[in-house]
This record gives sequence, structure tokens and C-alpha cells, in this order.
Amino acid sequence: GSGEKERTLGVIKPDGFSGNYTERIKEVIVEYGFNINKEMVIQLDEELAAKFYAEHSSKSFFSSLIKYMTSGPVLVMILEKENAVAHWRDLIGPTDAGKAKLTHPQSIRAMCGVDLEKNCVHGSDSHQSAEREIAFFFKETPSDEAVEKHDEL
Ligand code: DGI
Repeated sequence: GSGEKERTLGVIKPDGFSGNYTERIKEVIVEYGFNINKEMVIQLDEELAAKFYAEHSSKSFFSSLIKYMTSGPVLVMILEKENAVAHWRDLIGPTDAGKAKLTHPQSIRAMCGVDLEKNCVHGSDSHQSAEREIAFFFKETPSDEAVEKHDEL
């Protein structure tokens, strides 16, 4: 197509990263025509994880989600292609990785996720949240440096 490129935020969560799924996931990303503009490995602390998932702060699963997201390093990526937000959501599959194995066996969550919480990867759910989440992790200055608080490991 001739449409404009769009960016989205992709995250390989602690189980995916420590489970050595990173290379396979990156192969899929490249196969499907995404460009990985930037990437960074970071260990989230509770404060950052809670900010990232602020919309879920009142949910019963929130503390468990924060514990999971801080259990090891994550790989954060800016993914670019036409229609990147929707396409990445399609590729990762449904939130519940257990269900994904049944209904979307080709999806990334089916490949490396476990259940409704440990679902291996994140994808922004809209163009607006993609830009907000990219700004959350990456300081976009001419020097393109990651923000100080998110030092690379
Ligand atoms: O955008 P998604 O990651 O697909 O899903 P979401 O924004 O609704 O939820 C964010 C994350 O929170 C999700 O990836 C896993 C976790 N989560 C969502 N719903 C539940 C949940 N974790 C538990 N334990 N129980 C839930 O109902």
C-alpha cells in the first residue's frame, strides 16, 4: 500500500524475555514487515510498572500484574509499518494466552504465553496509547537517548 507508516509499542514481557523467545518473536516481527526503530532492555521497578498500567490500578489483579511485570527484564521496542497498531495486536493475539492457543494458534501469545496474566507480550491498543507509551519509555530528542531512569541493562 501507499499509506503512511504508523508506530506502536511492543514489549516482550519477563516470561518471554527470560524464556528465550526474543529471537523467534523478532523473526516474526521482521517477517511481517515491521521495522524495529528502537529497542531497549529494562528492568521495571514497581513505580514504573504501576504507571505503565495505571488504567488497571483499581482492578483485583493489579498487584499480581505489577509483580509479574517486575519479575525480570523486559524488551521494549518501537515497531513501525503501515497500520502498525492494529497489525501488531493481530499478531500478538488475544489477552488470554490460554485461549489464544485454541483460537489463534499462530499468534505470538499462543507461541509463548501461559495464561490471562502471563501473556508474553504487550501491544498498544490504539494510535493514541501507542504514542503515549512510546513517550513513556523513550525520550525523543535529537540525540535519541532513552530517558535516564530507563538505563539499558
Ligand atoms: O491490552 P492487553 O494486554 O491485551 O490487555 P489489558 O490491557 O486488558 O490488560 C493488561 C494486562 O493485564 C494483560 O496483558 C494481562 C493483565 N490482565 C488483564 N486482565 C487480567 C489480567 N491479569 C489477570 N490476572 N486477570 C485478568 O483478568
